[in-house]
Amino acid sequence: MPSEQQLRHLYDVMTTARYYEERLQEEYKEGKEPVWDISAGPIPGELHLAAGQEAAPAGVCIHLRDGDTVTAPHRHHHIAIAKGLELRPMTAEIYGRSTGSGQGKGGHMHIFDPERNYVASSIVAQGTAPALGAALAAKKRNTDDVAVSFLGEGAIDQGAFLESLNFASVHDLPVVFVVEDNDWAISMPKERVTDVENGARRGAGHDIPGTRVDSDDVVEVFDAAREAVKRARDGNGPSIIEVQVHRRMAHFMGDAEIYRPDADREAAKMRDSIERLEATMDAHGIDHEEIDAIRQRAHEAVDDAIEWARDQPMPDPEEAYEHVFTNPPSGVTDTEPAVEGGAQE
Ligand SMILES: Cc1ncc(C[n+]2csc(CCOP(=O)(O)OP(=O)(O)O)c2C)c(N)n1
Ligand SMILES: [Mg+2]
Repeated sequence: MPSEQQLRHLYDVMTTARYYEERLQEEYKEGKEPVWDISAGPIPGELHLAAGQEAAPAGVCIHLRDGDTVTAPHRHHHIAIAKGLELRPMTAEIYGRSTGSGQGKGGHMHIFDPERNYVASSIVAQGTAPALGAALAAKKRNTDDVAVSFLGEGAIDQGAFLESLNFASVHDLPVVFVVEDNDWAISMPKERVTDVENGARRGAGHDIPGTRVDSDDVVEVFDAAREAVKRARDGNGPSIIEVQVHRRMAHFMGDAEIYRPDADREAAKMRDSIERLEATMDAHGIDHEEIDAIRQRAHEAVDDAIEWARDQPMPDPEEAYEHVFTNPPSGVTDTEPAVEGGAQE
């Protein structure tokens, strides 16, 4: 059970993440209608929002330190916030601005923060192997740092994940795999493509222990994650946690969700992990004024980051081929090749 101070921290993280997604949902629409043009408006490109999934990373990352590594999938703002990334550079990256954490070249799905050992990728299950690399490095350096790899339930049949389980087990690595089960992989319900109801059982064939948290109660996630992270830190090897979360928004902005029954969408909104946490805080004697003040401060921080990011400069097109693993197309002559021997005229 989290302490009162930890309950406050969890609430701060979860309300920051929820409001962040609600604000971005509105920001993203600007300029894109009436004809849906995803390159228009202040946030260009795709946007996958994670409202309803906050309990998973909040309950896990509270046990982590800056030196621990987190790898995350495409739907991950809530994870980045839980890992403690600064909101301003992260938001500028989502807006494609030059002061973003990746100088505006990564965008929302590729936020990277080397100081907090955080990286996200758009490729499903791609983060599992880099998490092994971080865990192996920690082990070889004799530190007690750990790595946590977040993935969706739609990723648990991916080869990268299945191979990662084997490698983690054989090398007894300090890694925790956290599966956020939001029932859907774009338009595909979990039961149509996956043979196990409980994704944490994917570890059974590798002797990796697994726990499923059936509700998105952050207190239950906290307890499960404390054990898994401790196990990794103490040198006792990998584990898996699956958390039932709820996708309150569409797969990505612009998805009309025509495949999704209304009842399912409504049910996702009925089970609110944030309201549940408020009730828990109340039961622990944290008064309403204090709860309101934490939420208010969280909203202010989000508003500040968004206002700041909107005002940031766009990247200079001349710098498009700097800091990327590709060479300029033929005809672009004034940039050093990114790869030795790469094409350049
Ligand atoms: C290797 C790979 N295959 C397919 C895709 C396209 N794709 C993007 S998101 C997604 C569904 C992922 O579902 P899940 O892992 O459950 O995450 P969620 O979107 O529900 O958060 C797919 C198939 C991709 N990005 N990478
Ligand atoms: Mg999913």
